[in-house]
Amino acid sequence: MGSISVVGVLVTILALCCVIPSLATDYTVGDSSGWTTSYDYSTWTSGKTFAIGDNLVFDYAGGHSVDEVTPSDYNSCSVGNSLSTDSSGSTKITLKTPGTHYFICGAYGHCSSGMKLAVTVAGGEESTTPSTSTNPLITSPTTTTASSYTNSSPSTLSPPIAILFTCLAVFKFILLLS
Ligand code: CU1
Repeated sequence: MGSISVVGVLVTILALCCVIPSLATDYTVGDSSGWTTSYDYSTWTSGKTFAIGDNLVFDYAGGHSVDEVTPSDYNSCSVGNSLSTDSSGSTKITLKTPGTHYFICGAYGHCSSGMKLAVTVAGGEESTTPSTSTNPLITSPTTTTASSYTNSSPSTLSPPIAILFTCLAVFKFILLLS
């Protein structure tokens, strides 16, 4: 009695545990306003958490561009030294590395009119080997400097796996009771 539904719930939770950490989010910069002058992009970024693998989607009319720039060029609104540039009207940028990424419009005067965006990507360690970032499960910081916990087995139990084991323990308990 009820064993099938318990298995069904267990399978559902198993699936959720596997799927949730790998979800990447597409963020439309400026939401319905898009990439334009006279918009406060620092307000837009506040309250948002950006992760490795998320995408920034810039939608804009002609005459604008999306230039990734250095922090100093971002602060001074200097154009012409961009790390990358696109003016297709719809620019999708995948956030591949942790840290802060800086974008401005390359059209003269537009950056100082508000077309500047700084996005900080969480993800902890300043790794120079991006190969580990392909695994969505390895997003929790495991650097010794970031961890002040005195855990006897650090980094062997990722959060999704811990949730999974908790789920299994709970359902074993339920099965014993029924
Ligand atoms: Cu512009």
